[in-house]
Amino acid sequence: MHIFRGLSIFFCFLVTSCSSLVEVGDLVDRNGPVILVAPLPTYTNTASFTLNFRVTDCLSGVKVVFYRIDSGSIQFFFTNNAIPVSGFTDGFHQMELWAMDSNDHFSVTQKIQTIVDTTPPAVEITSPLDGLIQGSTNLPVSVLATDRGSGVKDVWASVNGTAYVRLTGGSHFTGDFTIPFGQPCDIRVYGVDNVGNVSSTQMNSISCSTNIGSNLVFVRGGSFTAGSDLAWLQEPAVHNVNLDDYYIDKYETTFAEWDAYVSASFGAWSPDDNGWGRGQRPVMNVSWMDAIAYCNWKSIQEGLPPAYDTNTGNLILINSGITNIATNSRDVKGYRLPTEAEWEYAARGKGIRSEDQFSGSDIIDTVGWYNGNSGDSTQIVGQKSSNELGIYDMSGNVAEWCQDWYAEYPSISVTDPLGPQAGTNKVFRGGSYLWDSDLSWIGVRLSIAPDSRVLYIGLRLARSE
Ligand SMILES: [Ca+2]
Ligand SMILES: [Ca+2]
Ligand SMILES: [Ca+2]
Repeated sequence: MHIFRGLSIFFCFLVTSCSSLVEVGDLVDRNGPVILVAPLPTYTNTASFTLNFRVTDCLSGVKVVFYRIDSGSIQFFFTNNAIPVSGFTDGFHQMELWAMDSNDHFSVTQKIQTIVDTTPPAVEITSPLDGLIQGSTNLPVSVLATDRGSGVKDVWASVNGTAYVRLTGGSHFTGDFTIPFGQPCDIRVYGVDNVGNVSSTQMNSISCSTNIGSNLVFVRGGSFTAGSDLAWLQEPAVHNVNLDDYYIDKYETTFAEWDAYVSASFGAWSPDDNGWGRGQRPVMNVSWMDAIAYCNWKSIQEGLPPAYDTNTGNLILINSGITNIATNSRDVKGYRLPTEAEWEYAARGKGIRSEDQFSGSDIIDTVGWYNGNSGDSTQIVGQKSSNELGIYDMSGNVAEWCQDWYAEYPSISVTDPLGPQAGTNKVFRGGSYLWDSDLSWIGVRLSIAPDSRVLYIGLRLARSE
């Protein structure tokens, strides 16, 4: 009697099935054990875990506990409160537990279920793929992530080991990174599912090119109307221009490109960046004479005949030494500044835009940096929309040196013009980050002495075939 009461208290302190005082008093055992199993979470992230349970029998005591996994064979053991289970594969599993008391009464069978998910999400970088990225510092990263178990919770990505950034999306996850030009970029991503499984890191390697040759845009020649009849420009000389094919850089020349020249060339002019940073900002504080020295260096780098006599600024007739001045830009093969006509033809999208529009749009904010959106400093090249030819920043950011001496435009039809043979000032075009947007109108022509180094003029390279 004491023993049974003691056992009853021991087994039944948390359950109510032993409340039948009649049964206790009469020592009649009519009921099987009571078995309670701790529930499992909907998803379980391991293949091994423990079933915790409590089994009690008020009178005769628990004799044996049975369990079965996924309709397999029946296992049994003698009383305990935990069953270690292992070897689970991913997927749905059901466990059944029941018990028998010493009088062979069975308990009700308890069923518990869980979905085992030990597999991390599969992640695949869909963009960018291994290879070469040209001409952008903005890198959209896109990842396809799937998880057949608990589902994808997060996808993280990094470029060149900088801090991982959480991508957003449902199954396609995306995020934007700023990347350096001209360097390899390792893109690494991993995924985490809703039970904490972390995928191994997936990596793609890309290289972001700054190769100027690859940034040249081919411009098919043609005829167009150059000049402006806007009264305030005092430039009534609208005239027809015929141009042969040429190439022009889709970007303004950057500090990174110029600094490569400085570090490779003794005595090269190293312009100040005004504290704004260098890299992919357009170079500025370079004179027209500095610009042609850079052009020659670039030509030599790429095995092309230099275009300029850097003492006089004259274009050199190809393969003639420096004595013969070229009278046609087609006779110059190296890198050079675009002629004013070439600049204007490209800025107009091969002539389709009028003089009071911007290169690529009639809305300046779409295509250009000016004093209304620049914060009064240069901006990294290529961030605004390009124009119809895929060329960036022709309106705004830095103004751009052209080949020509300044004079009023001719009023007659001309072919491949090089501008006046002599002059005081060199032309620069396109307006700048520093000025009102009207000065970025395609038709606006400005000029300054060729030795001027100012913080609003840079350059853009051109070449003939
Ligand atoms: Ca019993
Ligand atoms: Ca999973
Ligand atoms: Ca510009």
